[in-house]
Amino acid sequence: MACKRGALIVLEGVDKAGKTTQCKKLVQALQQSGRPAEMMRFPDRTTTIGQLISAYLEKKSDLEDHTVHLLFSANRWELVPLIKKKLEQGTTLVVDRYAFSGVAFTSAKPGFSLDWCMKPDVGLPKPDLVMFLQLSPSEAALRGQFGEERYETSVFQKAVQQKFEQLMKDRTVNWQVIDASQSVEDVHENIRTQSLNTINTAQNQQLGEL
Ligand code: DGP
Repeated sequence: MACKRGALIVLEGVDKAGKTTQCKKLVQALQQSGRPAEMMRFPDRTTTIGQLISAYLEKKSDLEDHTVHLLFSANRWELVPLIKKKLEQGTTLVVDRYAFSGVAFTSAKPGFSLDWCMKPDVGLPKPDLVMFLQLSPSEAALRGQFGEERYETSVFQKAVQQKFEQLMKDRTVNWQVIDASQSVEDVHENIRTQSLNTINTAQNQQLGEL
């Protein structure tokens, strides 16, 4: 009998919402309960394309806005064979940011429509669950200063948050909003419960496409 596929689970949210912490805790909890799970993150800065993106984010290089948008998308596409292989092998993937960050961050720049921004990611594996870690800008500010990278300003993050809100209206995507203002443990419990439900249902469903 073929093995049951893993689930593709994505965490999205504005900076400081706790995505990376929660991805790590979820992978650990799944593994401890005997479910194969691994973490991935986008951008994946380890590839050749990822290094171009990393230099751009660190402001060591400037790239034209459409070009960098396509590089972020290409960075997701280059990992698709690996994503599919892992899922087929029964490993659940917990992904820190995905195409939704891609659309939200570029469309927050002047002159970019949501529609144009979504096009390069059409056909990517569709997540079985996208959890949006919701945190108000004032609560995010209480968690400390933004870093030095590109995009790390409160004005830009507010624009990104608005774009995410528009994206969450798409009912063809399984969005779940998580209140990220709770304690790390409470947020984790919420995320773990949602993920276990998804892992059980994804087993019997085909992987979709964005
Ligand atoms: P992180 O490594 O999670 O801190 O993400 C790096 C930064 O890049 C963060 O500010 C969000 C932004 N970002 C992530 N994915 C994309 C994307 O696909 N397109 C654009 N323009 N920005 C992205």
